[in-house]
Amino acid sequence: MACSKVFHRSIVLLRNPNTLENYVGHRACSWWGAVQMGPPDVILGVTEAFKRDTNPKKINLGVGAYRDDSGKPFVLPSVLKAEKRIADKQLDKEYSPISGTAEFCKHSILLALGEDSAHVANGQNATVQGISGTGALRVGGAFLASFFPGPKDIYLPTPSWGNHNPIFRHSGLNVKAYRYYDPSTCGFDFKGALEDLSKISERSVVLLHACAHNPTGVDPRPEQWAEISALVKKRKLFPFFDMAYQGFASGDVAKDALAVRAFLKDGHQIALAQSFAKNMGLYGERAGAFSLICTDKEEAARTMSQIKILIRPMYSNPPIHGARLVTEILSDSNLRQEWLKDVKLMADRIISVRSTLQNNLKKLGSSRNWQHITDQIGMFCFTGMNQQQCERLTKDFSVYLTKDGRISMAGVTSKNVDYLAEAIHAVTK
Ligand code: KET
Repeated sequence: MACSKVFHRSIVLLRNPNTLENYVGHRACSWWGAVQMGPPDVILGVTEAFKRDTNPKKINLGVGAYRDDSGKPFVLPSVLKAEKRIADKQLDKEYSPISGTAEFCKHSILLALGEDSAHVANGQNATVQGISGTGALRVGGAFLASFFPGPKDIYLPTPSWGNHNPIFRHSGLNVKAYRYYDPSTCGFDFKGALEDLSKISERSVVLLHACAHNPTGVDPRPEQWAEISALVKKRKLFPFFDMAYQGFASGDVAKDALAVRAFLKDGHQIALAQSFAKNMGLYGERAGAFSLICTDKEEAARTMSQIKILIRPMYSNPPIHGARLVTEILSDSNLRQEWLKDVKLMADRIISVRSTLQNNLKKLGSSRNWQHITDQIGMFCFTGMNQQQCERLTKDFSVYLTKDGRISMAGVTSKNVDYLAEAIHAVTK
């Protein structure tokens, strides 16, 4: 076979390790013979493993995707209605503008800042559609890497969403950390966070989870946000908010925007990444937004022009369908009300299943303190289980979760909560 000849040649060439040909033909007789197998994604890889499991009792608590009480993916009734209306309009499939449609951008930023936002009324926001929250963060990372006038350092809470670090490294920023979570209390390490933020070199970027912190489910209280805001100002830090769960923390989209709005009131300029994956259940539609809040309209226009220049070679322009759904829902007051009810329904189901899981663990006689299951908010519970316990849950009980002990409460239902409690109790005894 020709391949074996190439292989022999490559063995000869291996003696000269600096040649490109060294890689050609080595191992698989291919250009890519030297490419190593990479690890599965820490979050999305869990779903892949779950799908391979044949145990009928299996539960996927890995990815943060809402399920109804039968464990099925949930398409929001308001989204179904919007979908029908859009289909009836028989719209074209032309390219979107680089920044997404102006209507989508306006409704997105108003949802975050409030309908009465003076910043939006004054045209101070440079808002573009992102490819969901991830894409919005990546565009923000690209903009900061090109234009941020301070050190190109971004500080993430410890722990943070697993994709933050790679997104910002890939953007060309230096990723650093500040304390956030206290494992001894399963709560917010307010003192540690303030101490670390007060030592960060001035003019750095600090990433803040706007609400429903992922993975811990632990948010600062309003008065703690006020102190953080004052410190961020004093230390001349630039706040970049990731708001992937607006509505999921409390069931109320305005309440969940408290931190973002408070920072603006305090006079910060902010960056903001929004996602409609969770609160509209548009996971695969990839609808989100990135905004910079600028000092005036003219500055917003300048920054916007540069954001568009960064987007164009990355993906040219964003997908249209999800953005149309978001626009349809947010622009129609009746449909918007229906959507707000859908959001509350999802948030409430998660809150109720938290109590059930906690009670079940108590009933089973667990000697552990599971108070944090109901104290934590949003989609996740950071259980405090260690890697070994997580691995046992998966191996012995087909309960899939990330190795840091995070469980997506959205995957817990009235049908699987008993089995889940038994499994957790068994591995934490
Ligand atoms: N920010 C945070 C904090 C976040 O948890 C996610 C998704 C995103 C942004 C991005 O979501 P997008 O689908 O791009 O709009 N988190 C869940 C899904 C994932 O990891 O991709 C998760 O943590 O399970």
